[in-house]
Amino acid sequence: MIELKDSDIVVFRSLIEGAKSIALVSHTNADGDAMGSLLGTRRVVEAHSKAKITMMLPSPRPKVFAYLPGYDDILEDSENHDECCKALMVADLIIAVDLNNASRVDNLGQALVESKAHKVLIDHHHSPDSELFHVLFSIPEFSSACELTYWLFARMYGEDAIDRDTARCLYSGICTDTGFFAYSCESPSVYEAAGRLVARDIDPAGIHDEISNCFSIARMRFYGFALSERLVIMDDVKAAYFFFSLDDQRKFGVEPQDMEGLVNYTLMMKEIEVGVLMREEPTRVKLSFRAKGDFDVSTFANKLFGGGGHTKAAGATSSMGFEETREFVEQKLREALA
Ligand SMILES: [Mn+2]
Repeated sequence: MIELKDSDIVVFRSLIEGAKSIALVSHTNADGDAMGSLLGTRRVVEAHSKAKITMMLPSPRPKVFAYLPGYDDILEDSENHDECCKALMVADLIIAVDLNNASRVDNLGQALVESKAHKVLIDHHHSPDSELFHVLFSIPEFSSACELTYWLFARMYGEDAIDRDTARCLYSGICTDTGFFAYSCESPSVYEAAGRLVARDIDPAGIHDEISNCFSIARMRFYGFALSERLVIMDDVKAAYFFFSLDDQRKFGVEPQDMEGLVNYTLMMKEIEVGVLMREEPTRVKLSFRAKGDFDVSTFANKLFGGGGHTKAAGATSSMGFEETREFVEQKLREALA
């Protein structure tokens, strides 16, 4: 079992119990782990504190997670920027989940940095900003922020602090960050946490349906187009990538979250070890990286664009043009894999 520090737990507990106003925040383009750890943490904290609690996200909530309890209570910075900033500034405790530094909260970064609140981090990414956060539960060995959240609160308040709705939140995030126990799940602790959450009478098959069997027809058609027209399999190195212009996205009426998961298709080919998805936005290009075998995409994404994430799954933003980004990535893949 990966150790959590008793001294940190004591401090966190007293911060929760003493706070009058608590802000909870997770990363931009929230995934299941961000949503699950945000909503799960809110439920546990709420039960142990009299504070006013505000949950917020830098970008719109992904609709696929609307089944999670508390979904409607999350403020979106894009809609409520002033309210979000105010909640951060007046908070005496800020809890950030599933992120490692202020750049991950986009336009909320300044308020997160400037707020005088005590700042606690619950996360599993590398290189957390230890200047920004006062208490860090930052353990990359955990599969997900949700798994860490589970062990942390079970230790802090006892197993019964995790009720059924909280268990649904945390289980969902463990599933999405491990691709339903396909990767980032080398430690027995992830199965033990999942087992204890399932014991709270959640419906694992129902959660799988909510997350995986939820395609719109437009999204499925787009996948067909992507695989036939927008997948480049590099012939000299073990890499493949998808590329989507703004026009492609408009034509099929798909949103960024509809492309979530598509990058994993690259690794379904036996020969391919590194996969990339490039998606044009009005003023930048977003990139997702995936790898199997020994290749470290977090380092790769960082070297190319200052991105980051995990060794097998990472992201980045390019400020070059779309075509220029594509050529640059191809060239760097060739160099790295030759
Ligand atoms: Mn995560």
